[in-house]
Amino acid sequence: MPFPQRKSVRRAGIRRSAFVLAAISVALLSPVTVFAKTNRPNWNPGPPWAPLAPGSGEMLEISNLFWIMLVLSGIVFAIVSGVLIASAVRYSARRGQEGEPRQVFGNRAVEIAWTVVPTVILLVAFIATTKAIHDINTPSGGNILNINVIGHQWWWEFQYPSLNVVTADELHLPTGQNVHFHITSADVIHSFWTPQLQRQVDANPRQDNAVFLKVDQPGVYDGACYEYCGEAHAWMKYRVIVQSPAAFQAWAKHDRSPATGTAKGSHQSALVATGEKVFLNNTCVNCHAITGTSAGGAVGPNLTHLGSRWTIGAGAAPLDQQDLERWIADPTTFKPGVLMPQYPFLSHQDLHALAAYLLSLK
Ligand code: HEC
Ligand SMILES: [Cu+2]
Repeated sequence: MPFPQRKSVRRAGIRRSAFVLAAISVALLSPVTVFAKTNRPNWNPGPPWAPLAPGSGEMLEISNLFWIMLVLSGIVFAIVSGVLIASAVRYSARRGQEGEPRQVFGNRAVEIAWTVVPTVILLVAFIATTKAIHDINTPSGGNILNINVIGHQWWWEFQYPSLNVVTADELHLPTGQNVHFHITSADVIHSFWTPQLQRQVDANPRQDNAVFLKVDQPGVYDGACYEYCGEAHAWMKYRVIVQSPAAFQAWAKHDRSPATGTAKGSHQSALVATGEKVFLNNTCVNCHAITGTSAGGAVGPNLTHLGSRWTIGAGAAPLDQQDLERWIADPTTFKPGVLMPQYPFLSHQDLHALAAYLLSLK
């Protein structure tokens, strides 16, 4: 009786492949579960998908181009695969049919059609693309807000020269304002990309790359570095906050004045005062600037208003007391490769005060 035997062999085979499949899924999922365990700030570069949710006029243009290309290639795909399948069905050899099929040589009408139609399609795509490239790269006249975007290993510096504001990893924009980004790098090649707002632009040292932009609706947009730039490349995120012109002006005014936590600000608790002393007595001041204090370093992010930003370390860690203490003691726990030294010698009290001080810098 060979038949039942074969059946059980087949069942064992199915069981084995199910086991292999399960093992592969577990292996693939384990890095995901490892990441899920670390407490990371939320970050979403464009729900559900940037071309479906353009946030600026420039992105709308790119999105339109995407739809034009998708529809054109969709039509070509449908025609080509339709004709292919129809021919396969219609002209396959039938049972009992023998010998060579009828040979066809040339057909002028068809040949003209398959030369002219693709030419027209490519011409449409070419004109639409050239128009989009031209529009996106043409600065609109009138009042322009210039912003310097500087990529650093591994964080973003944003300078507003006309407003005397310098900040990091959090970009504020007013609605309805024409913006000209000047994109450069302080070290290696980075790439600046806010998927819902603009195209990718390389950040090269000593080269001023331009992006022009206008956003009409207030909102929050996430972006990141999109050019591999070293060990912590994956933690080089930023957030764009688009607000009404009045709210933006209030933010800029606040951002260029000393934070409330500093001695020059309005109030300071004993803990915060201790933290400020720890900060100023350590090497922090060589790399970080805090307006209103003697700290004027320009190697790392400006910390003047750290307490009001969204994360620590360009999206690597949440901004709270405990994570700030851990960051200062050893920033590599969140960001391997980070170019900030560890401070294992700071006492727990000092770390506590230091973090409280930095958080008070609103
Ligand atoms: C050798 C230069 C250097 C020194 C010294 C240094 N830092 Fe940093 N720090 C950096 C750099 C670079 C970054 C950016 C790290 C990144 O995001 O990749 C940074 C980031 C930070 C951040 C996060 C800022 C942000 O915008 O997310 C904090 C907070 C911070 N440093 C605090 C300190 C404190 C407190 C000290 C002294 C105890 C200190 N740093 C000493 C270079 C330095
Ligand atoms: Cu980068």
